[in-house]
Amino acid sequence: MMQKTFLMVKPDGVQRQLIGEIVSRFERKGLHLAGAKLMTISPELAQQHYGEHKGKPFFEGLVEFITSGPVFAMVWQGENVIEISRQMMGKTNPKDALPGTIRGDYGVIVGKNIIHGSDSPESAEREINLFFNQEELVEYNKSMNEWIY
Ligand code: 3AN
Repeated sequence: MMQKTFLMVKPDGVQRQLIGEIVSRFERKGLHLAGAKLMTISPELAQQHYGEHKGKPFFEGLVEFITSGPVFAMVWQGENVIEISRQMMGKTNPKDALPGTIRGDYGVIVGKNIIHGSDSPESAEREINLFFNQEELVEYNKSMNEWIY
């Protein structure tokens, strides 16, 4: 199933110079970058993005952290990209994330876990629309994928 997902290198990943490493992992997997920008998230956008966590004890800290420095927002396209990218990211808490995953290889604590990725087709659509306009995204057609599929 051809899908798009929203992935984001969080402020800790940007400060640790991991953008290239992370982009490289998804490229080598065979996924396609359909949009990307380095940006700073406003408190309003952060509250919308993390709306489902409102009221949880870590919500304020999460908003503060995600707005604390630049993030690298991306849209990736590919067959089953939502599930595949979640597997490549590893478990939410880096202590449970396996070696070989992004959080397993680079993270230590749950508050600073390097990367965000949509967890369902519904959240992917919501998050892509929250961060990107249609003009900022490209479409890949089948002929551009002949070495992958
Ligand atoms: P994921 O990012 O793996 O989808 P979510 O959506 O459950 O995980 O959580 C969103 C973000 O909230 C996480 N990336 C993490 O930074 C933060 N978070 C989740 N649980 C906790 C927690 N118990 N303490 C602090 N931060 C948390």
